[in-house]
Amino acid sequence: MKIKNAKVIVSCPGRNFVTLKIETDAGVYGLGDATLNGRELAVASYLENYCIPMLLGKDPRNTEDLWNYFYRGVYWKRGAVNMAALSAIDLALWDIKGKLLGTPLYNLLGGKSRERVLVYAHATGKDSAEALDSVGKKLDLGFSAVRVQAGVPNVPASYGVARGEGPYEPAAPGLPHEESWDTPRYLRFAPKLFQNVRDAYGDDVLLLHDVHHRCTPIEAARLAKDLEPYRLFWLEDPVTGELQEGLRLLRRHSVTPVAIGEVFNSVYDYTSLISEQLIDFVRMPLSHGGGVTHLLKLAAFAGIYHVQMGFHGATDLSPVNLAASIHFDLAVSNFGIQEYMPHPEVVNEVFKVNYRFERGTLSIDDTPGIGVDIDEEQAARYPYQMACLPVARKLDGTLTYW
Ligand code: KDG
Ligand code: MG
Repeated sequence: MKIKNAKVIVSCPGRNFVTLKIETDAGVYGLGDATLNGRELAVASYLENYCIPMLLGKDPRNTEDLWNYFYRGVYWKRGAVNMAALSAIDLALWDIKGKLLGTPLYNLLGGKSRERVLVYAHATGKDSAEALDSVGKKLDLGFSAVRVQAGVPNVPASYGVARGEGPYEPAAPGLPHEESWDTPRYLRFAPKLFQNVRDAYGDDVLLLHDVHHRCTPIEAARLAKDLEPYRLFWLEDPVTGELQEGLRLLRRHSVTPVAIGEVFNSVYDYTSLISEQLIDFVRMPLSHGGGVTHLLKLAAFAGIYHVQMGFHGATDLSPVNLAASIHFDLAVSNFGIQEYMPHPEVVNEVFKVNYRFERGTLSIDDTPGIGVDIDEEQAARYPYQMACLPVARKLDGTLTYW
């Protein structure tokens, strides 16, 4: 059996998605998500100019060998663009494998460890009162786990706060816009926000919060310690991902659980963090971290240290990635939680999905492979539109982490 064709489909139903479609001479094709928010065309070009010519003629069933071909075989390994492309290839090949064997992906990963996948929603508000209101709405929808983000008083743009009525979407058309940020005000505000949420909704709701890389190690330690009374399910990206040593300082001061890695792209980003017990949850998604082949190894390694999986699931990851994540979450024993930001309705014109939200959980049907399809005619109706994530400056103008 051979790969006879592969193509990259870039489409913008409300936001840009990059989808890799690999076709075989057995009449079966597979889909992979190659979306890298704000850098979509870099991945598309790498796939089209380098990876696809190398894939043609190869046996699609050899997922392990092909994974190594595009990882070990690439001298300039790792990096977000390279790994997004490899992830898409790997997901498409596992999709093909499932279709060839006539079984859903989760069966190839060990079968079901659970019937449904616990997910968390995003609550957002321009101030504490609005955020509280938003938490209540998510609970009414059936969620039992909620990430809470709110505008910080006297800070012009806080992470995770929706600009208008809809859900939070940081990417905006054109070149990056600039936001201003102030960590000291945030550090004073965040514990009060969570005190209010616990007072209003009690102890049972699972609460999460995303710092989005904005604290120094000592600030992160202070925040994690101050949030301890509110028993967060996790505190996400308290320090910027590349400063892994920073988490040692946080660990010395707090038992607030830590999740990290939505910007990581390799098992090697995690080996010290996991073996030194500096984190509690893995965030690296299938579509950026090397696909099923790489993440299965990472999940097994994490499980030995009682570290759980908590995949990134923002709307800038396509339905192909979300469906693959659900299969993975159903199967691995050390699953923790899945982020779930529903895609806007227009996305469903392009992607035909096979998962369903119910009572704070997601489930998936038994369609062989990943089970998501793409309507290429619909995709063509939504051409690529340049959009970028913001950059952030401190109030004095210094560029900082967004
Ligand atoms: O593209 C960037 C988003 O995916 C990111 O800002 C979302 O941090 C995020 C999250 O936890 O969902
Ligand atoms: Mg995040």
